[in-house]
Amino acid sequence: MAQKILRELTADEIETFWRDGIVCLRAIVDPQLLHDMSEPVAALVGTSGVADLSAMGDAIAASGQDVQRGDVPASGRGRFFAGVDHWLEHQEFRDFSCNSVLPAIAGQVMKSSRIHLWEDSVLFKEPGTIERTAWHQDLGYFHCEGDKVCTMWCPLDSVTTQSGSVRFVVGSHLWPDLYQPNLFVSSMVIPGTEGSVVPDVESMAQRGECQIVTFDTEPGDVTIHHARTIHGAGPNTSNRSRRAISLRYCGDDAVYLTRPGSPAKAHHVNVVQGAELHNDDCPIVWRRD
Ligand SMILES: O=C(O)CCC(=O)C(=O)O
Repeated sequence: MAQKILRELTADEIETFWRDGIVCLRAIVDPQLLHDMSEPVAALVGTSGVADLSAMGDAIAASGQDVQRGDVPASGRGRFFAGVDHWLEHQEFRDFSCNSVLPAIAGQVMKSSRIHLWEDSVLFKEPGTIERTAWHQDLGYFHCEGDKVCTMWCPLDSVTTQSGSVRFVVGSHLWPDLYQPNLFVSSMVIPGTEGSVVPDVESMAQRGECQIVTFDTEPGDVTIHHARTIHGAGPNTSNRSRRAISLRYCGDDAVYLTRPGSPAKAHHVNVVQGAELHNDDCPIVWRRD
């Protein structure tokens, strides 16, 4: 899988990531890299590799708890599928996350001397998916700490607000709080986790207290957000799929930090609190020359 970055990153893009906690890199990778992931993503649906978050949302709603969702469209309801760590089982995902040009981009944006893979994550909203992705911060889900920790959101489809583009709170990576992770389609927190309650950023934005941005994207564009940036996504009210693969990468300041209640990874067997990430758990996928 030897491809090249399509163009140089600009100093402005790198500065935007550190200032805003989010940058959209336009036409940065060959769209073929994304098209090639269509079949591997499709093959996961109906397997234990992905969870049906719409079914989970129904169960949460049935228990009388909050689920963040819109109206069922006349054309019928779609499902929100999500899964992590496909790189462990599937060569195509390993090539995508470890052997493609993507880790080098993360390394340049985060100004890191090396990049570890934390996980890959498939996020598939079928046409008519009513579930929103609840506002959250990624870091609370990860058993690590560091400033150089990011998510690279790589769309496989043309994505618009209507089909569920990700929305980001500009500069929220600099807010002092760490927020309690939630169930992704609900503001319900994961039991046993710690942290502050995610503020009502939509009301804050209406009052002019923060700014929310989103990007229409095409395959070949990627957004990169800091692991402390608050973000969420809308339902997919369009008649097109909204498929994306998120890659979570860590840079040279990342160390293990166990966070009570957050899901642990069975393959992380070399965890030493405060120590650098181990190559067997979180492979080094790029080094600066
Ligand atoms: O794709 C989505 O709906 C949410 C993406 C997200 O939260 C992430 O990748 O960190």
